[in-house]
Amino acid sequence: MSIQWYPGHMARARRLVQENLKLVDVVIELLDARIPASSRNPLIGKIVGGKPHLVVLNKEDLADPHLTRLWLDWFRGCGLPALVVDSTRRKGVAEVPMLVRRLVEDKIASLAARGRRPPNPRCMVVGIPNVGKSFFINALVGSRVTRTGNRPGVTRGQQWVRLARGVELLDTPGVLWPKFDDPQVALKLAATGAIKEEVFDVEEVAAWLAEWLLQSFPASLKERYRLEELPAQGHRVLELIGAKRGLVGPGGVVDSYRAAVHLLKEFREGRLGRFTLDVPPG
Ligand SMILES: Nc1nc2c(ncn2[C@@H]2O[C@H](COP(=O)(O)OP(=O)(O)OP(=O)(O)O)[C@@H](O)[C@H]2O)c(=O)[nH]1
Ligand SMILES: [Mg+2]
Repeated sequence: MSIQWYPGHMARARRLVQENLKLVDVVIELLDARIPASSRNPLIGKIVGGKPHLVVLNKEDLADPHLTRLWLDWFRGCGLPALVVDSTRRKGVAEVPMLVRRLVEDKIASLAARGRRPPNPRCMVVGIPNVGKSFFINALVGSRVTRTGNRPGVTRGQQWVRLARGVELLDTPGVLWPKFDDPQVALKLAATGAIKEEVFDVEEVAAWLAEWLLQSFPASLKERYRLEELPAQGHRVLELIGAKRGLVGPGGVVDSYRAAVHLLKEFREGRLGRFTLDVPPG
């Protein structure tokens, strides 16, 4: 599947992330719990350098709970602190300030040992488009409307927000790009809504998703669309969905584009169930 992307735009966004990174002690890497691998920027290690970073799996309400547990274990096994959240319901976010503070404990202790008063730990959120950065930040900030003033060095318009435990958060997240080179990754990003629909073939992505559901969760498809029999191919599933939902054009022919849009929408809303498309390595 080909995706039109904009290298200039991506490079600019990454530069901005790198500038803001200089101002923080901890990076919060926000991933989509449905695609923890595909929603990672493979250069994240290089981008954050030696800085401590925390992995947050967002949209846990849409992901398979069993696989989410395996992913958490996997990240922790890699030495990365990780937690899961549902930013729309503010579930899990209260733990974040404590974890951020824990990540800078050594730095604070060494400053204190030298008789210096440690400054408040500062952090920022980075993640790919549509992963939920704005929702996550809003959930974290909650009713803490007292924003601290602009600090020198921060791009105009950006501010620090004081969270619990004295932790400060840069209110503007850093946008990272995923890696589209692997066609499977591109399909998963498109299916979960990380990529704008103008830049990919909606029918191709929906047919791939239908095929994935056919192989992995045929019962969910049958139940949601009241299908008696399942065909062998993804695009045939789309035709059946279109017919069931009355998405037909002149002459009663199923409008496969509308059927594709419908399936993607229902999948993203979690109406077929909770699914995780990436499996942890090993
Ligand atoms: N179900 C569910 N949806 C979520 C969650 N967090 C965010 N969303 C949805 O994901 C979509 C994108 O959320 P945003 O916070 O705007 O994402 P973003 O990363 O700021 O996106 P950009 O600013 O475009 O890069 C919205 O439609 C949210 O409703 C979550 O935890 N669960
Ligand atoms: Mg946003």
